[in-house]
Amino acid sequence: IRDNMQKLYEDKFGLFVHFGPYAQLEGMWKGEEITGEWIMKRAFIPIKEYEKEAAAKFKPNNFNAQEWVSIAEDAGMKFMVVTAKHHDGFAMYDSENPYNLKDYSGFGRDILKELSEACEDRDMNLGFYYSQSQDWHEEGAYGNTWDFPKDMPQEKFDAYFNEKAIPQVKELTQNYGDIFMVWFDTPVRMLDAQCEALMDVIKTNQPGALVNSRLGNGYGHFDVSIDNGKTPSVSTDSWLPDLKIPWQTHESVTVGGWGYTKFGGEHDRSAEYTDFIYNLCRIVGNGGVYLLNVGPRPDGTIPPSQVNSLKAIGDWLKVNGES
Ligand code: FUL
Repeated sequence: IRDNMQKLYEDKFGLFVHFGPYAQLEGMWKGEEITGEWIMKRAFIPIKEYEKEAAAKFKPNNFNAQEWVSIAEDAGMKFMVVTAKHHDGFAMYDSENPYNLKDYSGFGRDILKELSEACEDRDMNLGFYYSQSQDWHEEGAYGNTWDFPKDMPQEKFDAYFNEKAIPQVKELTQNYGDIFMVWFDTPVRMLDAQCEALMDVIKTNQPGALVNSRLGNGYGHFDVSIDNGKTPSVSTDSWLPDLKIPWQTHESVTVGGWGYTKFGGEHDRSAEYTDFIYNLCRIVGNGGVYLLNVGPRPDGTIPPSQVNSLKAIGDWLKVNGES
């Protein structure tokens, strides 16, 4: 773990990818523009409809793992963190839980497996984002108040946590080679014992993997500030007190959310790449790590405008990165 912490500290700059069935909706629901990966919650889409209109149609046939790795490399990034399950509850890999990308639409491929192999070949470190608490597909998990009653007892949350979150984090840490990082998010309802249980799974299966502080309750190895933060937020006590621990923050080249939208998707913030360079300098200058996000299209490709933003940063880094 110390090696990876050192690596994170040296690498400083990684690719974040928000990819899931929300991309299939392209930011549109019933003729209205509703941005990003929160579309299910923002439009209160019932589970059955989301399953039918988003998940069951989702077949990213043009996904190419080598291409994603090249895009990160060309931007000067040494690691990437990809959504393995976001708040919509859909697993983006071959999970025992049937609500997953390989099985649910009949797509038949495990894109995280393909990505893990490509990353291994190319010396790119791979991390997984996993929404451990918020899961709008499951009764008992936090977040879906339109299909389920608002006040769910803790036992229901515990059941979801034990039956879905723990087994899925086990799968992700057992079946995909070396994992650099596990990036948790929105830790509402998490008990200390549950944070501890996830830490134990990771420690057992991936002793080198770094865990972010959004696991909850002060757990994790490094501090993740607010979305789009520019300087450190309140620092958590370090689990590795003898090491200098970086903080990390993240923003997106997409507009209005982290996932793909039709209306933002082709334009994004490509003209603003100088902002990203500026943020990169400011964050790294403050001892931070910068994760910059892309939102691939439903076919699995990253839109050229997003790629161009990243490429511009990579070109700038080639000239100025070492100085
Ligand atoms: C947030 C999430 O709710 C967003 O959807 C996104 O994943 C961002 C990076 O973290 O808190």
